[in-house]
Amino acid sequence: MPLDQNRAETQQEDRTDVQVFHSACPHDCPSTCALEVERLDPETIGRVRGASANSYTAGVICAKVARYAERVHHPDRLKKPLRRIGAKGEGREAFEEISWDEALDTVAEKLRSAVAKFGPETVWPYYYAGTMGLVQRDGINRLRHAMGYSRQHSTFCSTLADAGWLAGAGSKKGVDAREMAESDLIVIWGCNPVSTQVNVMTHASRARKNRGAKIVVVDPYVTETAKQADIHLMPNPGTDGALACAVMHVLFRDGHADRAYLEKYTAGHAELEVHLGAKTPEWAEEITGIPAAEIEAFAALYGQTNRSYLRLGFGFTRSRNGAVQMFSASCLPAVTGAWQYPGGGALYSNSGIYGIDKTIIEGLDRVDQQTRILDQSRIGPILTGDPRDLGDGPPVTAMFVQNTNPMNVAPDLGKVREGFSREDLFVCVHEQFLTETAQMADIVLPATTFLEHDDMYVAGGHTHLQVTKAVIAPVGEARPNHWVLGELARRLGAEHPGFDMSEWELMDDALQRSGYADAQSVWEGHWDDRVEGFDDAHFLNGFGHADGKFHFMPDWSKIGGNHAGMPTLPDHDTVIDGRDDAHPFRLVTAPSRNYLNTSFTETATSQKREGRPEAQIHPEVCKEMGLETGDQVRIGNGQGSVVVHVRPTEGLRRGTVIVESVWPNKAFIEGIGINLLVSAEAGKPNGGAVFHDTAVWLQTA
Ligand SMILES: Nc1nc2c(c(=O)[nH]1)N[C@H]1C(S)=C(S)[C@@H](COP(=O)(O)OP(=O)(O)OC[C@H]3O[C@@H](n4cnc5c(=O)[nH]c(N)nc54)[C@H](O)[C@@H]3O)O[C@H]1N2
Ligand SMILES: Nc1nc2c(c(=O)[nH]1)N[C@H]1C(S)=C(S)[C@@H](COP(=O)(O)OP(=O)(O)OC[C@H]3O[C@@H](n4cnc5c(=O)[nH]c(N)nc54)[C@H](O)[C@@H]3O)O[C@H]1N2
Ligand code: SF4
Ligand SMILES: [Mo]
Repeated sequence: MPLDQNRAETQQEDRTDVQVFHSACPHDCPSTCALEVERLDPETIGRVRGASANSYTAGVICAKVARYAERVHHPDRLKKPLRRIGAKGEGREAFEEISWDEALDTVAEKLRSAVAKFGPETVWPYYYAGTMGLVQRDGINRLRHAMGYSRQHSTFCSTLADAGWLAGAGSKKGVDAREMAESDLIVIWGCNPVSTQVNVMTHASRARKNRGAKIVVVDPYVTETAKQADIHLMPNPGTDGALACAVMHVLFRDGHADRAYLEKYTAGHAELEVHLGAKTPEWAEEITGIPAAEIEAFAALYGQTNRSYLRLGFGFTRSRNGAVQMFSASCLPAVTGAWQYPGGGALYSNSGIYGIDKTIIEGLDRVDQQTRILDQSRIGPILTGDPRDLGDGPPVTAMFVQNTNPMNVAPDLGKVREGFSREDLFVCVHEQFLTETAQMADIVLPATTFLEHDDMYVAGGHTHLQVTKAVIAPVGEARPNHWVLGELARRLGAEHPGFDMSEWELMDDALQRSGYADAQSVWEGHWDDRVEGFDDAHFLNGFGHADGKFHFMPDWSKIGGNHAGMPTLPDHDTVIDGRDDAHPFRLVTAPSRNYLNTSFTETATSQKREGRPEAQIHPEVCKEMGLETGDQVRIGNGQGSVVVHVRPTEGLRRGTVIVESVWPNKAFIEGIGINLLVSAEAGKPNGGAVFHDTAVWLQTA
């Protein structure tokens, strides 16, 4: 069992000569695990375990972080600043080592000269969540705002999911994940927690063990999570809106709608009931591919179970209709009134409960609303000069990148590569490893890991705030993001009090503004659990909208400008990249278990466990195409084509193809990765990358 494997890897016989330090996992994962880190000496860590005293982590972490020593002490860690002397993208040989002063002076001088030519908006400080620490991740915005550089709409991950959840519920919170232990039915919808947030399985397993709870998984393929489910519903990608509507049709039809709850807590339920009249399981079968009888059976189970818990993930929102998909699924507990019961309701994310004031961390007091905003996911079109993004503003001619690897993870990878190859583009990348993005840089700066700097963390999957201190000395000459930003600010003349504060002072400031204890107190207690009381977490004191109701008829215009044509009620929104004769398959690029985005693609154990990029294809399709295990297949669409090895698998529908991600480009047979095929089109209504929404053709390669 996967869980046992994880548990085994986090247990080791006690050693008496090592010290154990509290920490928190900084990676971009909803679990934000509380950690215990062995320190063998002031420069070396040993094993990493999940904190058993933390009631969410409960002693369980994923295998890749349990062996974090392999990543921190990896021989390929960047230890010195580098200057490129060879061609872009040519690897380590194309760089020479330089001093920090020389590197920082060069970056400052390049940014200044770009601004002199094109104005401050020509500089794009580009970042994402390689670390989730509030100081080290978000501090880059202080430099941005102080200098008037281009702003960023960060859309890789949660924009579509947020839009869909907020449409109905109105605030980004839900029922505590630990309450799953009190549920009788847990629906894991559009997420794959065995791979992507292992602790969900800890709490779901408790419910199964203690109460005989049923676990349902909704996913287009048989994931490791689906293998553990009692029921697996397997929709065509991008069709969950239809599934949700058909389930609600049955709930109303068979008397499982809680009329008193609907009246008291929801708006638009009369319109909803009329609207659902035609949304039968047979209608949904046509769209989702799930047999109507399976939809009926699931709806009956859901309708008859008060303590039903929806764990809604990101996966099913990475689609042009992703917000509508999330919104439609989130309507279910508002129809049955499951929110009223212990272990009942839903959770997408609890990150909205913390309310941490990041004014100084991010320099929010210096935001100029006139400064343009660039969409992170449209980096390809932007760097290749798309007028839809640049308007009459300047081209991007200088970038400073922290905590992200867009040369692998961003959509429309062909354009990303073309953009980074521009000779007139200056790029500085601050990284732990010489990623494929760093290889396109002119200056590369070595970054510390979370074990080498101080920071604080909130979570989406749980409700603890955690404060951490460096456990070991920086590896080589690696420096924290905060230090680098301060050095650049000094050289650029950026003025803001935040640059003169330490990480610790920034944390104290933010915590004090937000009504928390000081950083030292939180650190001493390891975490501060901000869990809300039952009535608040279950929205029994009202949902997040001004009228306190759950909205079945959302006002999409309040969430984003690109709302024209969005359905007014939960529905199947057909804006997806649908199949046609030329593109008969739908591609899903779900995350792989031993990588975390592209982090850990550098560690030997993860590489060994993952093997190589593979296309999971239905055996009948393989047979028709004459493809066998290990053959090569070309997958393509209008943006290009990618060649990978084939893995025939029963665990998906004929029309679905899965390529787990995110691999470096060099792992693919022709040297370009799967995101070549993913569109940079922004999801509705507020943007968001559409990683799992791609119609493709297959050819024998
Ligand atoms: N095909 C496909 N593509 C996807 C996805 C998918 O499912 N399929 N998922 C998408 C999603 S959800 C996301 S969030 C993105 C994420 O994509 P990325 O943002 O690229 O993800 P990470 O691998 O988490 O982190 C990037 C880098 O941050 C660096 N880093 C970590 N900590 C620090 C630090 O303290 N300082 C500095 N300077 N660097 C640091 C790491 O070394 C790592 O190389 O990928 C997206 N791309
Ligand atoms: N091991 C590992 N853990 C990770 C990551 C990783 O790369 N590897 N990435 C981290 C990050 S940045 C994030 S945001 C989270 C994301 O974690 P999740 O919330 O789990 O989201 P995804 O991993 O994008 O997708 C989860 C599942 O959604 C399914 N899916 C795709 N399209 C649809 C659809 O239309 N309908 C339905 N019902 N399901 C669909 C996919 O097949 C996949 O199994 O995980 C984090 N944890
Ligand atoms: S990657 Fe996720 S599951 Fe693994 S230790 Fe970090 S927070 Fe926990
Ligand atoms: Mo993400």
